[in-house]
Amino acid sequence: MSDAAATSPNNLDAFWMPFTANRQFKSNPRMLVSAKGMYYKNAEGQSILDGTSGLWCCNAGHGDPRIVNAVSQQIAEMDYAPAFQMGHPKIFELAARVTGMFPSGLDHMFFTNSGSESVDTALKIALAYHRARGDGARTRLIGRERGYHGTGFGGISVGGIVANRRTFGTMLAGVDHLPHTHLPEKNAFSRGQPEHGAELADELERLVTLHDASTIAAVIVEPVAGSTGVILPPKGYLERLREICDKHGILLIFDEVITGFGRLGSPFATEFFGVKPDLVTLAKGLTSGTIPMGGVVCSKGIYDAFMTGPDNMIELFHGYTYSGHPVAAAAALATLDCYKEDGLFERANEIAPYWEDALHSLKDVPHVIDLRNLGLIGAIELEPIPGKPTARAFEAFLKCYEKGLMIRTTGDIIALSPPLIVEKSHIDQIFDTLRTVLKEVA
Ligand code: PXG
Repeated sequence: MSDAAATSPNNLDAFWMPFTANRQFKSNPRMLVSAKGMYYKNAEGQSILDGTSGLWCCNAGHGDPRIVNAVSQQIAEMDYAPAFQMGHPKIFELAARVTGMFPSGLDHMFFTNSGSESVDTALKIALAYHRARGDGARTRLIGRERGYHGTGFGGISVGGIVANRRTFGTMLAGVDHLPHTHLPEKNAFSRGQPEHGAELADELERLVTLHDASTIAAVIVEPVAGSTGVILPPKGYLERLREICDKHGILLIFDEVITGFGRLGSPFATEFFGVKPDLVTLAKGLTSGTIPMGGVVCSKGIYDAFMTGPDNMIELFHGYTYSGHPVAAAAALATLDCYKEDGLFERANEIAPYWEDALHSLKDVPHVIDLRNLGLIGAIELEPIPGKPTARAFEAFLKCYEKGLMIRTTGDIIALSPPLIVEKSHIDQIFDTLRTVLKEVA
């Protein structure tokens, strides 16, 4: 039996794949069977360079023995511990370690199992916080066009993706949206943060005038929007949002599911942009994608507002069976060790200029209409084939895979986010492959 036959399932039918064109995939599957460092291996034995950290999550690269050992030891020592009214040491240690990576004042952490749960948790904390302070009329949530905040009803309500809004009904009531900040006519081919568009934050003032601040609980934004095609915050934009929120007593939530854990070359976008939100949602890089885990970091002021009333009362009526799972906690602690011991955030920061130059070297390739980058994120926006949106980028995705490179596409935008262990030689391989492929798909 060939290796490929030994590792191929004989029934692809039963599994309903997420966010996937099931029939297309099943007619020509791309099956990954192992991973180490910067590379996957597929069922045919071909090495596939990981240009996307899995789905923006494997920031420490694949198969680090420190994480593998921590997980195996933990599952043998204690596989599970109840999360309600009981505790285990590692999760307290993890909360202290993660909050210790934030500026002081962001001191508490709630645990979830995914980015979607983190978003719903943060929105619920925001609502419950205002209520706990006797300001319960603040129930309105503000998101942003082209925002992605996962797939829960809260997340799709504050998110700004038309396919969700078309498909899944009326969603949460009392939600409004800021405009997105993608201004290609002014900012195309910017290196790093774009110059134009800070004034788009003033739209929050317009929403305050429309709804009145006393009805608004929170604003949620991704500091850098990832999923909808890498949309960067114009210079001064996040600072302005913070100012307007402060002025009106509105909480600011940063969804750092993608930007957290070194993606921008600093621990979090919070530090990178020097803007301090009230709540931060996390997932993905928390465990380098190894075991599902997410979390919400919140300010001391928010936590303290709940710690009133009789001390036998549950302060926040929320949680999951797997909030703070011991195996995930062990994975996260070992992941933080990898980041620290190997200086991976600093590394990402050091290699980011090389990344930026390599990305922008594609400027003259046919059909490239924009290139955007920040930290170890890159986006290549392609001109859609007339009448066939998404087709050009998807063909590029298939051709890259054939040539041993994994990229992500959304619409006609290619998004790149390699593990933070990426070397210059990998960056060369990524952009050499893309240059060849983009000429072929032209
Ligand atoms: N918030 C943000 C900002 C995200 O990017 C979520 C929440 C939801 O996380 P979970 O763990 O529930 O999936 C995300 C997820 C892509 C891609 O290719 C992005 C995500 C997930 C899968 C693919 O852009 N982001």
